[in-house]
Amino acid sequence: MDALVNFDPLFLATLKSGDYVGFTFFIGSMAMLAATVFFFFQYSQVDAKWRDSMLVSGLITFIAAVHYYYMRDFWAETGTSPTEFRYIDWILTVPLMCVEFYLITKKAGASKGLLWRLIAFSTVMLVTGYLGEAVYTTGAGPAAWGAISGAAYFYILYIVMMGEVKTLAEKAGPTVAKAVNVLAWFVLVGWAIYPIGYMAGTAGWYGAEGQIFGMNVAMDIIYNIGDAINKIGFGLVVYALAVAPASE
Ligand SMILES: *C/C=C(C)/C=C/C=C(C)/C=C/C1=C(C)CCCC1(C)C
Repeated sequence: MDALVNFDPLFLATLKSGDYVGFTFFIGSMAMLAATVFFFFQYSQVDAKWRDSMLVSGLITFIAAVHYYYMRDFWAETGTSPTEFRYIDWILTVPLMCVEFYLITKKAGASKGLLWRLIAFSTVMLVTGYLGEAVYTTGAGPAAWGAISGAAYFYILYIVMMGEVKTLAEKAGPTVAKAVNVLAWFVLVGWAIYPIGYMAGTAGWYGAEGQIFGMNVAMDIIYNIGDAINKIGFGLVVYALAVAPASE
């Protein structure tokens, strides 16, 4: 009884009505969890040669599910952006997306060097993004660090859309080529959501902080939508490849 009397409701994350950013944190949290269950259950259903790819898809959403669990509470408690959890999640999951490109094109001859190059550039992209978003937040800081981050992003985009990854995927056959092409479009369109969130959250773009074209658009809503599209969508493309008849 005592425990009940002393129970502090503040230990529970509170979600206030009208907190749309908070809504997307809770939806994101559940969506990542559900996607993880799906990918892990499908693991044993697909052909053995695609199992590592399915596992990595599940790991990406699993890591995100755990971080979203923390992020939604952080948001509900403080009403501020959980920048550190966000970037820790990304520094783990984005390299795993690079691993996904590597695994799919490995049979066609993808080298470890290619994998490490993709991982190195995604690390540069995220570390410089963090510096602009959380450390050098005044003056030219966000723009300068954002520009370096953007350059690394464009290099990754080039490799997967026009460079070695594309060449290898075509060598692997039409089914793999098609899947890698869709994944490259995720990098082109889905990943481009993040710089928009970054600009909404750091001063100096679109007038006031947090505004895009005069509207108050929260950085975290944009990041949360980006994560759902990229992590779950990416995994579903890999799943579709794994169950495609021609991939047998
Ligand atoms: C699952 C998480 C993913 C796919 C995260 C991707 C993040 C990016 C592509 C972030 C890119 C950024 C820029 C290109 C410039 C501004 C700073 C960043 C880090 C937001």
